[in-house]
Amino acid sequence: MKKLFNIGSLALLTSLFMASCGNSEQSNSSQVDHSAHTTETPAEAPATTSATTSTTSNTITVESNDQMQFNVNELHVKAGEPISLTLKHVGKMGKEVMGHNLIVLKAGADVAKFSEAALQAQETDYIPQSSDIVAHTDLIGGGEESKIEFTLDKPGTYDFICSFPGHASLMKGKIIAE
Ligand SMILES: [Cu+2]
Repeated sequence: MKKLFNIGSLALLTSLFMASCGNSEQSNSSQVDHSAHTTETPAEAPATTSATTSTTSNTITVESNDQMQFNVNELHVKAGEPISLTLKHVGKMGKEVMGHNLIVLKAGADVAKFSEAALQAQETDYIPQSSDIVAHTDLIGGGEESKIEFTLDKPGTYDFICSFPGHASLMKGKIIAE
């Protein structure tokens, strides 16, 4: 009994020793990982996933993110008065991979056709030569913003999109001018 116990504990000690030896570097780095993890904030806040409707205002801020989303999909403005719109990119990714812009199209514009044309306009940051454009921001990357001013003369519904390839299916909305 006693001998068995000794052998057992020796084996245990040996394996513990070997494990601690072999993993000494790993356990150090996992300690670092752990402390980093505790200070980490959740990657995806639920608030950013649901698009919201704004109240009527001609001073607008629209946020875009690394999840290919605008934070609003319906904007209400007053027709015939200057609109100041700021697009912010609250993500971290560069404009080459997760670039965003906001293009306001004329009422009744064919959004699908416009998006198609935008794909061919890489040299101009995916902003095609088109009479359907009312106004557009610059193409921006994480941490950047672009401000534009324009007026929607007539009451109506105006589509807006991000024309970066593949984004318009998710990044779209309507400006309702009253
Ligand atoms: Cu985009």
